Amino acid sequence: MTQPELPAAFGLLASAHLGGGRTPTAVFATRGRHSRLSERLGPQTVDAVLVHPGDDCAKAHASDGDTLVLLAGEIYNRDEIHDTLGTPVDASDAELVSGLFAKYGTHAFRVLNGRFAALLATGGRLLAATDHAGSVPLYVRAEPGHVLAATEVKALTAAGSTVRGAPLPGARRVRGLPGLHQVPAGTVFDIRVETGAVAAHRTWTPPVHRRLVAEDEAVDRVRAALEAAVVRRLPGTHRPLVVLSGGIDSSAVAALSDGAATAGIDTLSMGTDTSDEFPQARVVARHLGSAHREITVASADLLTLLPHTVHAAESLDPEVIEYLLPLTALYRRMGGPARRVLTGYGADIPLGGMHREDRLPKLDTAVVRDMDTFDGLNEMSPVLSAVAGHWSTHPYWDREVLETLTSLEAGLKRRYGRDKWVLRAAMTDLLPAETVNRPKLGVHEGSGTTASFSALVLRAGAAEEEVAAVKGRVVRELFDRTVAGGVAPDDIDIEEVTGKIVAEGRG
Ligand code: IOT
Ligand code: MG
Ligand code: MG
Repeated sequence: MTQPELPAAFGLLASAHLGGGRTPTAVFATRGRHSRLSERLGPQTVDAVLVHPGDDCAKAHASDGDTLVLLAGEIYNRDEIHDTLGTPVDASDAELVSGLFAKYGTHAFRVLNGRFAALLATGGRLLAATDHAGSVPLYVRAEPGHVLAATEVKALTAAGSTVRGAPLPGARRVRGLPGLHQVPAGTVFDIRVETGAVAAHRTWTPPVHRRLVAEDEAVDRVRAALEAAVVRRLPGTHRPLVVLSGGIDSSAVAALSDGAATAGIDTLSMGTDTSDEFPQARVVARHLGSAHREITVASADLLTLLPHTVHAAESLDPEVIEYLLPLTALYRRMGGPARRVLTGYGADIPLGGMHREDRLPKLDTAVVRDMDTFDGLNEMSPVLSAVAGHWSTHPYWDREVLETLTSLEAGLKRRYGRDKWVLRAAMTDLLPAETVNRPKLGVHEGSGTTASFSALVLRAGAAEEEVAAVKGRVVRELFDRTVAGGVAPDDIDIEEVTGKIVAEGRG
């Protein structure tokens, strides 16, 4: 199974109400056309706006009179769903969700492997569902008689609200915006529109068990799972584009894409005037014979995109923002027609790659912690690339790959003095030895982003030991201004914001 070049819709905003509502104003960072639809389902009326890349978004919604499904993103286990439902092969992802709901009810969302946020209205209920990883963020505000849901916080703030939403036990609130909650990863919110009451159902949790598997068996499983995930993400009739650092994670995705795509692949690397991984990426591009391109961003220009990164990711985590800033710059500079982009993002989380830890108990503790804390960071958000019209997808966070990697015992992740050993071993026949053996370098390190952001904070007058805290406050300020406050990121001067934060710390 392959995918179309782009999903039918990238984002959505919907208002479910018992009458007297109107289609809300739609504000997205996601670029695309807006299509409105309105449907009456028993007691409730749903008014929605879909943001989409193509001329129409008919495949992003499905209605059978009793239920309405709205889907932003895409599903990867379509073949298996067709098998169980017997649906026509050209059924849209939204129709598949509708069919699964008719068969399984709320449990439909337990069988999906995808990158999506979905809304399903039926009777007096509105279901708001994330994929297992919450990789397409989804936010709701549930008031009696009026429920708002959207894939971006700023769409909900712009849609307005007069009443404070009811508190939602267990759900993450959004900073500075009372009543607004993020649907957790792998969760369905079952919302009664009349009362605004929410029941949360988990549809996925990270595995906490670990498998003792023979080396060969582990290597084979990782290779097979990753290959299947890459194939499920390839655009059928177009060339795939892989954002390539030349590290093992993205090089593996590039090699497997190249193996499956008949017409070859495009690869793209970014660097800055202070730092890049261009030589390492070139080794892989040459090996695969990909059409390779390099984009160099001036570090000063990179920092001006901090507000844009926070605006797109709607994340409050300064480390995550440092990972996402160089990627934001890359996507914005890509140009050309809208593309499907495969990344190596997320491999380091189940494999413990960020931790440079060789003691197995500590390594597994770090993996458990990272798998317990990713939710809400929005590091996989499609909005990062959708601001420039592109669709990104992350094969390592495919549900089956993620489960396979997470559940391997730590000694397969760290072995023979190597980090991410099992992945490296799974790729030895497809990549040059120097790529397979290359030590991990984070995108924030390879692009000099962490250093540039630190230099900005120091220039603003902070002391060395204040840098991390100031970065956190800068990111919060950017969130308050661009996400909660509605200020356009272009209108924000990052030097001014940093200066203000440092001065406040002094005062
Ligand atoms: P890293 O693993 O270095 O990069 C993530 C992906 O971004 C790469 O696989 C590649 O597809 C793309 N990329 C990186 N550098 C470049 C470049 N120079 N040019 C083009 N594309 C590039 C941080 C990290 O180390 O990134 N991300 C971690 C996880 C963060 C921790 N999160 C958490 N604990 N929740 C990751 O696993 O990707
Ligand atoms: Mg990585
Ligand atoms: Mg890297």
